[in-house]
Amino acid sequence: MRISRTLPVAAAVAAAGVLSLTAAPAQAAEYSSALKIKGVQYDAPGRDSNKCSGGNTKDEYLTIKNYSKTANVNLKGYKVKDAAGNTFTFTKSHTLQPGDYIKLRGGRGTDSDAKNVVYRQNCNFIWNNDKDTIYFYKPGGARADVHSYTKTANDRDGNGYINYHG
Ligand SMILES: [Ca+2]
Ligand SMILES: [Ca+2]
Repeated sequence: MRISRTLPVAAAVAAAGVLSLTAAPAQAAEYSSALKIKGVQYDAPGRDSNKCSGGNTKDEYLTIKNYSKTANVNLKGYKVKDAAGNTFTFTKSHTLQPGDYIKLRGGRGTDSDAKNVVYRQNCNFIWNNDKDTIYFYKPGGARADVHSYTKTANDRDGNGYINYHG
């Protein structure tokens, strides 16, 4: 239970039984992380080709955004994982200012703060075109965000992109 180490005094009092008036609304699927998954281009436009040269793995991406109004957050140590257990760890420092974002793209390329991009340095696709789950973990291993999708249920316009957070 995380109440004891993260909630301020007022909430801790409420949790102790004074009533739950100050408790956060129930949002079971949402996490309090500053960084969340903004959206995913799980199906790269065009026919999938995982060739490092001339393929389109770069067009498959996950957008991660800093939703904090005040805190800078370094991506170093954060991880993403798919339903099959394929994992990518952000090994380099990349600071996201409030409102800032990056696109984690497949394929090989040069990471750029100015261009808001980090490459997985892997030309294979990671996000399945039919259904998958996107896990996002903080450096300490706590879950920062998670979203499952299916093409039929979550991508009604069929453009291969799903938006999760504004
Ligand atoms: Ca895909
Ligand atoms: Ca869509």
